[in-house]
Amino acid sequence: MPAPLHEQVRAGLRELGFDEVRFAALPDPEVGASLGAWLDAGHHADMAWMERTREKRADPTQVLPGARSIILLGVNYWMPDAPASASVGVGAAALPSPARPRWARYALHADYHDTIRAGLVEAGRLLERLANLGGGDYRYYVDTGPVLERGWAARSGLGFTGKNAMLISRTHGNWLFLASILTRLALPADPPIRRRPPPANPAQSGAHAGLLCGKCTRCLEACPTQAFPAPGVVDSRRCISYHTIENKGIIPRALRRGIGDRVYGCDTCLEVCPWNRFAQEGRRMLLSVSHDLRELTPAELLALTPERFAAVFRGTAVKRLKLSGLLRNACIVAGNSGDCAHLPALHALAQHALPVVRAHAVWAIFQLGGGDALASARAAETDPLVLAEYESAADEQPAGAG
Ligand code: B12
Repeated sequence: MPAPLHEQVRAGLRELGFDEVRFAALPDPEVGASLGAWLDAGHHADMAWMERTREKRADPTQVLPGARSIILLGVNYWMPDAPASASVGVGAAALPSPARPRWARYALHADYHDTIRAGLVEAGRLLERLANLGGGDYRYYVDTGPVLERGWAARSGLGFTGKNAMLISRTHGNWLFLASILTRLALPADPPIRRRPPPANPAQSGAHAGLLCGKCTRCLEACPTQAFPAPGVVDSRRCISYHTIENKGIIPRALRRGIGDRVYGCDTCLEVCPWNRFAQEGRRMLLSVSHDLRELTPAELLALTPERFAAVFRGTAVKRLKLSGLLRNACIVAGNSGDCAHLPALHALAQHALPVVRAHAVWAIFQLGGGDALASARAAETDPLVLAEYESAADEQPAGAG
């Protein structure tokens, strides 16, 4: 006897490379109940697209009318730490210094929006074949769709929501990409890990966080910029991930030292989570990697040209940040490094065509104690954002001083 349809779907999706495949029933108003409070508190910073899609995000049946199920997919992206090896060859040879900027682990793979999307296209074909669906009977998303991927994944038992707001899996830890398929097919819902009594106020931000965290608060304490106003609640305005990836403008001065050596994204609240002890390298069927960004030195980053940026970051999520964003972040990392060898490169960037790069280069130069040499650049400066950096630099102590 053939397996029931939903088990054929699950097996087919696993064969396509999805490590976790779970189902949840639609609608379920509890999943989106606290989104409004999060948005109303301004925790989405300048991500206006979240505000614009507020109703759809809270209710998937507004995204696909008649949707009866949501399929939650997880892709394990854990990779062991980099071996010490040669430079990736973006110009300069790797410096002997062990100092390398830190990248969010997800960025070390080819852009997951592309690789997982390719798997989702196949997933759609599978649904059409197995369940006789038409193209209008399902919609798939990875990251960019108006779907609360973490809440639905928790609902389906794929994991639980940690105090760090992450969907944490008992078998993969924090290192899972999530994707979803809304469908008009009625699939039997998988049970959540454990149902606890509904929170007293499900509309309160973070109401569902911490199911299997116990008393642990490592993630909340480890955040370098205190971005958690409450367990399970991230205030993007203070989050390094937001500022180094989503914010395309000036990064608030008060947060720059906390950024430390993080050049793209931040995994600190993930890294410290004890559930990661179960993480293992996966099948990597929906992942690929071209070269190891972890070998890039700050000097190599500060010297990136448009051509090298395109060559090194082609196919990675970092390309979305654009060269100017990466140079901005690299200036902060250099400013935090205490290494005056970066001053010549920073002085060159203090003359960059874009004010956002000049502003952060000026900050970094002052951090490294090289501000006196900026007199002529300052005299020629006309942009108010960059001038504000010069003015505030005098009020701030360099990193490590005092
Ligand atoms: C906006 C966004 C951000 C913003 C805001 C982060 C945030 N905490 O919301 C910023 C830029 C800061 C960000 C950072 C990161 N992000 Co992000 N981000 C998103 C995005 C696009 C939307 C998230 C969202 O809706 N936030 C609003 C808050 C309120 O929603 P929420 O936390 O999901 O919780 C809501 C519901 O899900 C529900 N809920 C949550 N848990 C539960 C449990 C139950 C039982 C129930 C009933 C309901 C429920 O309650 C809330 C509202 O009702 C998602 C993709 C997506 N479409 O979902 C990726 C996503 C959450 N990000 C992801 C990643 C990897 C990251 C980073 C690790 C990247 C990095 N290394 O720098 C950091 C982690 C920061 C953190 N600790 O959250 C992954 C997370 C994977 C996972 N295993 O959890 C996602 C799912 C992308 C993906 N497709 O893989 N991100």
